[in-house]
Amino acid sequence: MSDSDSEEGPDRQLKLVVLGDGTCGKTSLATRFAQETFGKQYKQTIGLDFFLKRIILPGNLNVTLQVWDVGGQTIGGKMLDKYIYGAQGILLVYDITNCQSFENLEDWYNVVKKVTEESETQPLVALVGNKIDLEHMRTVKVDKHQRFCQENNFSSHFVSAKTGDSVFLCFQRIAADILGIKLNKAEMEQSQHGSVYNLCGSGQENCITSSKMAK
Ligand SMILES: Nc1nc2c(ncn2[C@@H]2O[C@H](COP(=O)(O)OP(=O)(O)O)[C@@H](O)[C@H]2O)c(=O)[nH]1
Ligand SMILES: [Mg+2]
Repeated sequence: MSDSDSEEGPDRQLKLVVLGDGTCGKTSLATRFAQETFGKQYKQTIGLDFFLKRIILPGNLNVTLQVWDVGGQTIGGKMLDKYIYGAQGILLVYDITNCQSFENLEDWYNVVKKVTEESETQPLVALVGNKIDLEHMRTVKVDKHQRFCQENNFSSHFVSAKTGDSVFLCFQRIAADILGIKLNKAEMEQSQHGSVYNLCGSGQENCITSSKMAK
């Protein structure tokens, strides 16, 4: 992977790792963000996919987000440590209609803590409730979500990878938080509907997708 060679100078790169149970929507979320598409059919992720997407934060700051989409089946796998290592941001994703996917985040978070306990800098952890288009089927109360955030100092997000609702905002807020940049209200509102408003323009050049197989 080489850095972007844009006129604005070298980009900051941030590594974000998306964790959570299978079918909570990790791949959909990463794809929605990076490619602005949504695939309805479920395909289990084998190993790891990662996406690169360039965004521009206030102050004309170019940031390339490296989004690592880790297969849900690797929670006990040895590779997981390596995926998490060096991440500046961790997205703990669950499906708001699936209690178990929320409960299991405790285990996912424990893996994160174990990997990062000896690092000097701790990653920012974001709790992401996905599938808010299915609000009528919600089984995980917002209260529970908020409590989990408060107890662990997570940033809090609700999104729909299907409709694109708040997806761009979620990644933008995470990147801004990591870099210590404050977004104002107008900036946040503008990117609430990431699928229609894209700070990067329509450029496919901004998005590189790669796939690797891992055991
Ligand atoms: N209704 C709805 N379905 C979603 C959403 N995100 C993902 N899905 C569906 O949930 C299933 C699992 O999604 P996927 O991204 O493969 O989950 P992963 O195993 O965590 O990577 C697929 O059938 C998706 O179409 C969402 O925001 N809303
Ligand atoms: Mg997947």
